[in-house]
Amino acid sequence: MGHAPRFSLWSLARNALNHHADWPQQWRDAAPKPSYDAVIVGGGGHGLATAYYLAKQHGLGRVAVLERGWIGGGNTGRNTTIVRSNYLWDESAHLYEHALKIWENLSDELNFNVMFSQRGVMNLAHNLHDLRELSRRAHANRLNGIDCEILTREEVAAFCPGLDVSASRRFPIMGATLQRRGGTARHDAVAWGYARAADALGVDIVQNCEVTGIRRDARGVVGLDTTRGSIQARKVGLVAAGHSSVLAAMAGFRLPVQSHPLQAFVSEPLKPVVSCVVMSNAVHGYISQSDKGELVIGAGIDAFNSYAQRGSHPVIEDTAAAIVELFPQFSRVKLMRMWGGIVDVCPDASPIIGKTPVPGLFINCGWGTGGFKATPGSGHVFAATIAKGEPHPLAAPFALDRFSTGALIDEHGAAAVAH
Ligand code: FAD
Ligand code: PYC
Repeated sequence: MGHAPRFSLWSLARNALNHHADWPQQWRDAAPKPSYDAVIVGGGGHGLATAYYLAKQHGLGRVAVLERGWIGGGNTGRNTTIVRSNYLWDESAHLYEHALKIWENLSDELNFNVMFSQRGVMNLAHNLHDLRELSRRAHANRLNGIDCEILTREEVAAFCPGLDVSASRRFPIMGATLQRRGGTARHDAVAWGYARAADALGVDIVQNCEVTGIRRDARGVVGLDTTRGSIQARKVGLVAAGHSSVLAAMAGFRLPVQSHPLQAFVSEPLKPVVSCVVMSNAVHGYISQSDKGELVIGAGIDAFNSYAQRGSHPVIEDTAAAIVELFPQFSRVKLMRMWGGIVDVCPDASPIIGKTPVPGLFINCGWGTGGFKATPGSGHVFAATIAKGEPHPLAAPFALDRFSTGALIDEHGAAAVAH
């Protein structure tokens, strides 16, 4: 990870046998201090990125990230790594495009290869409604300066040769949109890269440290109770994805989010066969191929609420059927592993970023099934929000109070495969 590689077979064998004992640690195993300027709860990509930008761009010297398990062990290390910015409404388009621009330079910024691969994200249309919805979104994207092409069926076939575009399919492909700058990235490298860079700036990354209580006085938040003792802080950022409402309850307020399992699975490794990301709302599935050759497959949430990181078999069955509809030749491919994460879904399929009813306590959550793509941008705008005590302009429309003002940002169409 990150250090100058030594490529001989001998060093490979030695490292395998001695369990990497002489590999340098990439971040300190920090113990919690009694107080900090700012504490981030949740060591996923969003929390780690927030801490990095707090230290790097806002000069906060005493920052900690508290993670109840290991960093990246939540949704960050469980997602299917699709990155794109083709959202409908201006507010979302600006936010996700801000993130995409950071992705384009992230490996350099962190000096860590996050394997960002702009292989193109294609959203398929199978009926007239799809065509209209996708072309509306494509035009909206272009008005916001976001690359988005509308492809004919023949262009779809040329861009992704394995897809069955024949008119005889039950859900024939009528066209697609293509965001060429979209693609995939290595999910856990994003957590490791931000952790290493944040640690180098003095951020304490504290693993195996669960927040169990949020303390407040008449002026606002004063600190946290954790499984490793109490910690004082006048600024706290909650970035706990599937457990956001649990943490909000500790601070005495409710969130309009529902926690659901979201599953994904991978096949046995194959030679390169799917060169881009393919998503279909109508057949309800998506697929890409990892650098190891595995087909990475997923679809929607399990309908029930749960905090268990696993879902039900019917969703796997439906998803497999959807993929075979698109790529009949995969019907004999073996599935190797499946897993689940817990996603926090808002009623308008958009995130919540900003202040809470408790002064000094900020929240970043509700990314649902689609927050990986936003990781760098989310961390960037949330750090500014925490540091200044006022929402970053890109975050302002995503404030919690939109659920009382009614200014919702309905992105169900853009999020739909997974939601
Ligand atoms: P997480 O990585 O979940 O981090 C939150 C952390 O908070 C966790 O590590 C957790 O342990 C910790 N925590 C919780 N409670 C406490 C506590 N009390 N004290 C301390 N720590 C606590 N998005 C995309 O953009 N593209 C995709 O292709 C995509 N695919 C997905 C596929 C699956 C199967 C899943 C599950 C999600 C997918 N997502 C995708 C969504 C994406 O993974 C999430 O939106 C994103 O990773 C959220 O990041 P995070 O850092 O906020 O959350
Ligand atoms: O948001 O692009 C996305 C996505 C794909 C799969 C899960 N989420």
